[in-house]
Amino acid sequence: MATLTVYGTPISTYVRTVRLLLEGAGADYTLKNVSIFNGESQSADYLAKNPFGKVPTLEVDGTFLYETNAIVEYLDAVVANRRFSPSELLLQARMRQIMAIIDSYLYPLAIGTIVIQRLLWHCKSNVSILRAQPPTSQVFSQSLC
Ligand SMILES: N[C@@H](CCC(=O)N[C@@H](CS)C(=O)NCC(=O)O)C(=O)O
Repeated sequence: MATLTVYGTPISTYVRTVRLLLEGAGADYTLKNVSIFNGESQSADYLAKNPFGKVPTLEVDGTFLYETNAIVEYLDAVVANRRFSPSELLLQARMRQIMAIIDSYLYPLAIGTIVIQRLLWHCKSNVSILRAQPPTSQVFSQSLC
């Protein structure tokens, strides 16, 4: 079995997606914390693993794989014997359709609007976290200051 390392911030929904699959499959893996709140995910070291500077990234025996949906599809095959995907082709397509909808339309609204504006912003102790975030979040926080 390959050696698996997940790089990312534990609170990230995308990092949790990958870890949920690994935990559900009972797979051995290491989590290496790469913070999206202090610039670490934009460091040269991390950009060498994932040029988009997003978390998560999965390291498989020295090869770096990024984009959550690609990672979970790979992991489902290698550590879970595809038990998290339907075997019927049309149902597989429907699964990917739902994943793409969440990624393209739900996530930006849910995280950018609800979580960042209404949850983090209203929790005063997290204002410094907001200011340390990349451009999209800064637009939200500046417009609310
Ligand atoms: N398309 C990427 C998106 C991952 C993503 O947006 N991760 C967020 C954390 S939930 C992140 O890295 N944010 C930091 C940033 O945008 O600089 C994937 O599917 O893995």
